[in-house]
Amino acid sequence: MGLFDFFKKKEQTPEAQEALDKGLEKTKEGFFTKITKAVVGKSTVDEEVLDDLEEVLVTSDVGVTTTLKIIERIEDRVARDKYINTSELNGILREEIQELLAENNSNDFENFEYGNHKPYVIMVVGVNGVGKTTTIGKLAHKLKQAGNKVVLGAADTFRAAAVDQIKLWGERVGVRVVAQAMGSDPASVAFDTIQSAVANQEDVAIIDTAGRLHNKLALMNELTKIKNVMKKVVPGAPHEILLVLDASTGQNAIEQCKQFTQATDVNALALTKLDGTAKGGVVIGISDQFKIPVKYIGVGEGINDLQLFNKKEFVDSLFK
Ligand SMILES: Nc1nc2c(ncn2[C@@H]2O[C@H](COP(=O)(O)OP(=O)(O)OP(=O)(O)O)[C@@H](O)[C@H]2O)c(=O)[nH]1
Ligand SMILES: [Mg+2]
Repeated sequence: MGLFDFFKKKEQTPEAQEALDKGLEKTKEGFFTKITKAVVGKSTVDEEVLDDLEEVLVTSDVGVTTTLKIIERIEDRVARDKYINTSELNGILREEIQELLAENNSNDFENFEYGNHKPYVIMVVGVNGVGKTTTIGKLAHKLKQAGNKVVLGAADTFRAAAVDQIKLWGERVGVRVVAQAMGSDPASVAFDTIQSAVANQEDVAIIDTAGRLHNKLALMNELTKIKNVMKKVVPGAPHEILLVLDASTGQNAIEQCKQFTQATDVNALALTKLDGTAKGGVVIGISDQFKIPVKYIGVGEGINDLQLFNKKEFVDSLFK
């Protein structure tokens, strides 16, 4: 199976489904406890229920913009169907969220066109601690399992431990890591990585970057420099600029998404740490608000805990 087949993969294995369901447990718990409270003693969906529902969505990190769209859709539905029983509310909410997400911009993974880039170059960006390096390790594992030759570039040279951490992932997964000493020029590491990927005929090159520098402007400038050096080796590279966001930070993740998408040409998102957070609703807000597809979700720290994001599957799991 090649790169393209991996990206085409759609069937959710029972194990992955279980990991997703389990990963969303806390989000579900918080969400449905609040909804149950909102409809207690009510038989039909009225103004008051809708007001409470709005609050439930906002406090579940769906975000104000997306919440208002969802409420508007439910209001329309109430106006159309006249009486909606509160027992139907969950089902209706699920349908409306799914339709809202389906209407938006981005396709899910299965429809992605990757072309025949070799090497396919992925540059991974995001603030410190969001899970960039871990996501790279997990992704490398998935790609390798699918039969691809993968190389990792340790272009986070800011922290001493960063180079060691990605090397460790390289060993775990069994893929090559290109690294230089701490403090060396990240753009030079990226250049070396891609040049050697070409020489070795590797299929995918994934470049790690620093999440923190002396200040934000320095970080953004450096990312631009790393990005620009890549196309000198492979025209069109990086093919993917993957922004990693920590879902457990809720609205901060939305804020980071705004900032990074303004500063760099992010064209894919990964949302990590969905397990262990009640803020999973942020995934709905992000997939609604940004014209950039959520491609991956992280549902644990383990090597297998990375999944392709599928809007319908995600919402189904949330409402299970
Ligand atoms: N529970 C959980 N933890 C995760 C997930 N993804 C990453 N982590 C953890 O988050 C922590 C930070 O992850 P890193 O991959 O080091 O983050 P980073 O973005 O590379 O951080 P910097 O290199 O400091 O910029 C680690 O302890 C990871 O194990 C996830 O999906 N679920
Ligand atoms: Mg890192």
